[in-house]
Amino acid sequence: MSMGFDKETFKKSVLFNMKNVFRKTVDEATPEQMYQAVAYAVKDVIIDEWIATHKEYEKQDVKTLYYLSMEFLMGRALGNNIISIMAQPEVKEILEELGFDLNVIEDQEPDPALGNGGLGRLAACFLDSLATLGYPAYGCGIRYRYGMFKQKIEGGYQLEVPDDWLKNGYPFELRRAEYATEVKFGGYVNTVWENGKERFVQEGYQSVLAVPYDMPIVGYGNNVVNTLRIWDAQAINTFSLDSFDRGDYQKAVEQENLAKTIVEVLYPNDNHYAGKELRLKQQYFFISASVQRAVMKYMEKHDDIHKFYEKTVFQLNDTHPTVAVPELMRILLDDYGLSWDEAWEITTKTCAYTNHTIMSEALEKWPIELFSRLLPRIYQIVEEINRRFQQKITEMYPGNQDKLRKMSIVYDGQVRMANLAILGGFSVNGVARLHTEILKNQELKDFYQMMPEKFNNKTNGITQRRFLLHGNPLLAQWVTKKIGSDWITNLPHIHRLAIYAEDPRCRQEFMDIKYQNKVRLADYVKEHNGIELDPRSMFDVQVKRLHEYKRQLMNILHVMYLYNQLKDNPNLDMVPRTFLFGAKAAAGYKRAKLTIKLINAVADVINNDRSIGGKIKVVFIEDYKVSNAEIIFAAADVSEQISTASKEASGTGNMKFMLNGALTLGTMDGANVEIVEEVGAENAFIFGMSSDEVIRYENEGGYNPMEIFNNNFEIRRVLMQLINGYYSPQDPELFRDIYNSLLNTKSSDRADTYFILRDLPSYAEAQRRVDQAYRDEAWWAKAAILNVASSGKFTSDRTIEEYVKDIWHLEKVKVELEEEA
Ligand code: GPK
Repeated sequence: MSMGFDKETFKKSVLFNMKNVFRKTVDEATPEQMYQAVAYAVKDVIIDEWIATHKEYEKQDVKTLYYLSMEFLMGRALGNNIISIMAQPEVKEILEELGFDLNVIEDQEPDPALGNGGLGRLAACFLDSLATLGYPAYGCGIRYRYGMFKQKIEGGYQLEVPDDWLKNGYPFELRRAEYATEVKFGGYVNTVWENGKERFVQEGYQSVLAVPYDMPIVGYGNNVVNTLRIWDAQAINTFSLDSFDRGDYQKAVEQENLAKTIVEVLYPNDNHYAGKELRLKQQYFFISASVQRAVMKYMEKHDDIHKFYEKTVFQLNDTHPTVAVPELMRILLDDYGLSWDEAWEITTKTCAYTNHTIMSEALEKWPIELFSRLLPRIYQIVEEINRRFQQKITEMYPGNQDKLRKMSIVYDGQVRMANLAILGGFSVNGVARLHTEILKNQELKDFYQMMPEKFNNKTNGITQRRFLLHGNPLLAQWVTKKIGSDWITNLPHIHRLAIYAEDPRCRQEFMDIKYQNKVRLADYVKEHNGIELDPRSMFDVQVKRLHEYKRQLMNILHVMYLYNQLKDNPNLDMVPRTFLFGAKAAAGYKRAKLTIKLINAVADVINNDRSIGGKIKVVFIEDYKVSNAEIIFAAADVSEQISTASKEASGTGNMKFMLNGALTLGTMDGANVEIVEEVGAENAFIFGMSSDEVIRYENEGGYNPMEIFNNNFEIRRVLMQLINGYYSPQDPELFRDIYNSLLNTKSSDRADTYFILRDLPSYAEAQRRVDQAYRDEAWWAKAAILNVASSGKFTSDRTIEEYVKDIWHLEKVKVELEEEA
């Protein structure tokens, strides 16, 4: 139990909140009201630790990390916060005394979904680990009015419903009006001469007021509370306009609109750049506010801006926050009057960049016209950075136009954010070993050759506190019973479980827990989707964003193939299997949305065919999100990680499945490579082309899928079913685009860009191995336990320690709470 927690005080606090906020007694309260009352009581406990933490940071004058990210996919806070203050048993008891069930109360909380997928969830895991390890850090982001949309499935199609997560207020946030900061857009740059020096002043601009909301990030059992600071936009008071703008009604209205629209909604694209003006506004908005505040905070305690980097580090989560580089330059040049070289040295010692993808459609390239119109002073600085860099390239590689073309920051009418991020910082990291090697040897080869010292790998990780301790209480208790509770803050200790993999009784216990978790998922699916699952069947799960490179299509084509086998031979000997899918498609991503429709169409046909004796069931789980992910991972037998090799930078879902004892069925891509290395290839199912093969084919212009179509009857039959109405009798042409994407032809794109048909036979063969293996329950249980036992490397605690050691150089802080009188 946390020092700051007292059961009686807590109970009184809940009752007080109920009265004060809702004018109700507990027996009149709805679960939603009880959730709020409990959340405020928890916040009250946290606040004392929060204050104590920041006092300690001040006292020790610590170096601080600012993790700059457009996305933080936090998931619910209440349950995790209760665990972190180590008060779960007590809060559960109190609620029972008051006639409520903690699980039901936790379920009232909306998922704060300020992120799309892996990149945003990684940021959330990192914040958890930073606080638990005691490192001073802020997450800096945007308080989107609407987060990731909610997904409804109607008639098999995805519908997007706005996520009004703030509708009832969010108990854990704290508005910090005193730190509001002005951010300027547009206008023009005026040059004025001051004491024989040029000064640049932005004029005729529009501005918004950035107002921070802080959320507590509670370390596990250590009294440390860090801060996630997300910025809201507010209109600047018209009275504070420039004197000659005062009374400019038009401008006041425009600024009002800018403030309203800028934080309105999260762009729902994953691994895809859409080039929208509003998106660039969002980027500069939260970066300018965060960087200005970081500089101000530093100057409150220090007098020499030249040493800014000794106390501050900015980690850029992908290229989205890259305007931090020219923004810091601007502040140092224009506000502090430093020379270019001084400002550049400080900036490049402060910033570090993480690359999360090699998908070319994700590369951020802003048209100069847009960039310079929106950020005129920032663009000037970018041009100067580029001018000096081109000079350097020319010196190093005289006459080499190719190097200039590939490495320039401004080129061909565009500002290339990745190039700017690489040049503007001291570190570039990939997110899994294979991914970093591809960056060094292919995607960023020229940069690697010029500045090899910047490049490093940081294999991703996940927090075991959310994805085992909170998400899978049965398994968590079992693990603790076997090996003690060390694993909660030291995951590699979980390796001590390995000996229990040999013990038949332990295997049985493990499988019983898996079964109960499958029942829990079945209950969830029944309640939310109205579909029955059979918990005795094998649960084969693919949950992640819908993207062609992740190959949900290959999975469903295999299901279609298997169904054909069953129709040919109803006595086919196979383990009954439930294929579960969960995935949101970007709202504008047509082919991804059609793939969702295909999965649901196949589900419709197969689930209603009595002749196959329930051997296959296909289920699309609506609205995949952090809160139901916790339930899904716990229930999985098979973890589908089947991306085209080289395309998935790391993956993190793969690690969550492993931690929960699912076996990986996957390609040698991203962190799968390291997962297999830890658990042993004999405890996973690996198939498909290697990344080298994929890259070789790509360099040679692809392969010819027609050969497979012509020579493989089974595959041909499946493909024909896409266009003969087998799964869409009312509209036989419905899936024509998917068919074409695999074989054709008309479009200028290469057919089957993601090698789905090429890998399908090998995938089907791996699936047969899965089927065979599952029949041997003892073997399966052993392999599953070994997966849990081998997951130690994949804690985000390890990832954070590596970032600290190689990039951030932070010191650990201890926080003691003063004993209350
Ligand atoms: C990568 F580039 C992007 C992106 O825009 N969004 C996103 O979620 C993911 N990612 C990668 O696709 C995953 O492989 C990786 O594990 C994750 O980022 C975290 O690094």
